[in-house]
Amino acid sequence: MNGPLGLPLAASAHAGEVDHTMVLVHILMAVLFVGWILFFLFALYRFRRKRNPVADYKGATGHTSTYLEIAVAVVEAVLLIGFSIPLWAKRVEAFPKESDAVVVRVVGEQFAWNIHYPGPDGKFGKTDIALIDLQTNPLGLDRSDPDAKDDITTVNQLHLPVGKPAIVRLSSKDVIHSFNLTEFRVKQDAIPGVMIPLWFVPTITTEDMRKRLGQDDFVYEIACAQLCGLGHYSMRGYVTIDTPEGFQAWLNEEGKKLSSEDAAWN
Ligand SMILES: [Cu+2]
Repeated sequence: MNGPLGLPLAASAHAGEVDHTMVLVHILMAVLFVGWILFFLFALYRFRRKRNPVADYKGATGHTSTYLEIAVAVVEAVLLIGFSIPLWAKRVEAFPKESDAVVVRVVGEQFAWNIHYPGPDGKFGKTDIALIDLQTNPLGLDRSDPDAKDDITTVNQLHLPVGKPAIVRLSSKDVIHSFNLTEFRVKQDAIPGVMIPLWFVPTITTEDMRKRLGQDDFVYEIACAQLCGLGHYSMRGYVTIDTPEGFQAWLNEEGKKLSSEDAAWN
């Protein structure tokens, strides 16, 4: 936990900006909260029955409340136009080049996260609903497609290298899920029939995070943040942030598994 809001330790490049904006919004809300409570107490006292036995149909005639409302609206506009919109624009418009990033598909289903890497050729293979098999091929990947031969798939295991932009192409097979990575300040709904891209740059490896937190068993989690059915509580994936070498080693290992599986099938 860190910062005034006690958020999980931030582990992505844009997390600081998100946290900063959240702190500002909380300050405004705290001021409004205290202001409203004080006004409530003032109204209770000022308009007590003893002093005002008969209702006054004119009501308040001063302009103080108007000025206060304008001031609150101006502060809200500054928060929205000055902070939130630029921050959001960067998340949805300023995508890094795919050649400079790790591109991965993430497909939510009741109740798991399917992860799909394009493999060494950098091309995602075709997928087909007809090929979906929950046990052996949850993504419906068509291995007869040349682009699909080297594709790597996992369930609930997302690996990414530290310091490199990650582009996630997010979708869902069944209902609306929400892809939530708290430490990376990423949260995006996964919607069936729609591919929504998102991106972030992880800045702390799993190993370093364990040291910082003093927790040897710490893992980054993918939480589903949308109540998506009876097993929603169990819809939890894991993110491992590796060094670039570690990430490559993991990819190689997964690739090897793939070729040994291939050999077993043929
Ligand atoms: Cu879900």
